[in-house]
Amino acid sequence: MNCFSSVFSGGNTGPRYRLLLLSLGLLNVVLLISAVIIGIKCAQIRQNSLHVSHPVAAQLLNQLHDLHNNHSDVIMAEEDAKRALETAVKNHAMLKDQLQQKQIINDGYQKQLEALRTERTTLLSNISALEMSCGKCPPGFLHFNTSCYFFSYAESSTVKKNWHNSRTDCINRGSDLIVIDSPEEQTFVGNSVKKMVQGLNVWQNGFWVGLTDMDTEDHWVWINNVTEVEPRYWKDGEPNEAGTGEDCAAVLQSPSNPWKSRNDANCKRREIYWICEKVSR
Ligand code: MMA
Ligand code: CA
Repeated sequence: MNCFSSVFSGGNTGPRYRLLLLSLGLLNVVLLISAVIIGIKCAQIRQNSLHVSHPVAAQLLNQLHDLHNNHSDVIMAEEDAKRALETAVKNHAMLKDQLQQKQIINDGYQKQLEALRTERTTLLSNISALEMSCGKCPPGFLHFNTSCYFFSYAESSTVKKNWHNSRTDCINRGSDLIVIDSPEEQTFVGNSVKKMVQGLNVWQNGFWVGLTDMDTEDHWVWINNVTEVEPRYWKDGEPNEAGTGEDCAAVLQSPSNPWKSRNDANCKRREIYWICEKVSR
């Protein structure tokens, strides 16, 4: 039988039993103290675990804290920037609208300006026509001595006609093809044609005049029925009735000798400029 079996068997209540009780009591106290100490230590450790004492960890915590602050700043800055961007976008749209409206207004002004410019040009040419003709000739006609002259080239450099259609145009303008019956008039026509020279081809700057031999070959008569007696105004070798026949007279450019400026040409086939004449007011 061992010590415990003898204790619980109730057989022995001597000094051994008391020693055992004392030992158990002491053990109890020791365990209690240990439990209290462990409890205190645990509490201390739990408290200390909140304060990281390692310097690197502390630095990291600081950096984390700073980063956190920075992050908040960045978010706030981003929101500010977003708001600023929205405002800028709104302003941009507004300015674009304003710009478009200004553009429309500007386009309108440009059109008005162009119309005014065109009107100004017309008025200026009317003034110069009036000044040139002293009010004695219709618009488009130049005044010289007692007549008014229309050079078709001055109105259009592209429109050209045969002799018959040129005469019709003159009649429609209240005039007729020019009758050159003085040296002054020949000089005036020669100088005027010289100003309109466009190229080296003589026919390119040819102008019909009211002189024909269509009734009697080689008998040159002006449309006012006056026979031309001056041979000096023909170019050398003209009139020559070339090709299929040439019964109408034209004034061509003649830089070397303005007096020798006439040539006979085919009335129907040849299309050139023309000169009209009417008596001035
Ligand atoms: C030549 C000459 C003129 C004539 C034309 C016709 C270029 O000049 O013979 O007299 O009228 O040809 O094209
Ligand atoms: Ca000829």
